Amino acid sequence: MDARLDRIKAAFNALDTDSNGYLEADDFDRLAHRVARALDVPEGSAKAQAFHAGCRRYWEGLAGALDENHDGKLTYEEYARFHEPTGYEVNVRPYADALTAICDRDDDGYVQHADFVRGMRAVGFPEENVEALFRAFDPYGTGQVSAGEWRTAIEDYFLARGVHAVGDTLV
Ligand SMILES: [Ca+2]
Ligand SMILES: [Ca+2]
Ligand SMILES: [Ca+2]
Repeated sequence: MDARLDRIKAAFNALDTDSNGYLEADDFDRLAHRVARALDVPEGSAKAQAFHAGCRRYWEGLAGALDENHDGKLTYEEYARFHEPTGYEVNVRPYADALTAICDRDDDGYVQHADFVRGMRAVGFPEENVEALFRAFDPYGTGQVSAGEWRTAIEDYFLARGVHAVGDTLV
């Protein structure tokens, strides 16, 4: 199995929030609302708005780079071409930063287990995979993960640096 392609498929499935086989703008709006709701963050709050904006930016970056037939939606085949580091910086980093920020509810730089699970489940990953990922981040069972470490792992996941990216536990 190609671990990189597995990661891409898992990310595609997570982002396709209505599971219709296409990524569309609505999928990313739903994603933003779902994560805010899961974490009890008010929709009008700065963090929820930053996350919504990050989701939008993420979608616009994907669509701009990958929607080859300009039909406003991405098939898996179109999406699978997305691995460019420059694309990550511009289009994914704001999303990754806002996701980890919204899950760090008290802004102390750490994400509690329950919030990590709520956030990642809302993003679309299966619970057992999310729990495995949390254990990989928190091998000593402190009950929290560093938000910075998590951001770095998202970066590794998207830039697909080798098969040992900690995000492989998600697929
Ligand atoms: Ca969809
Ligand atoms: Ca398309
Ligand atoms: Ca915290």
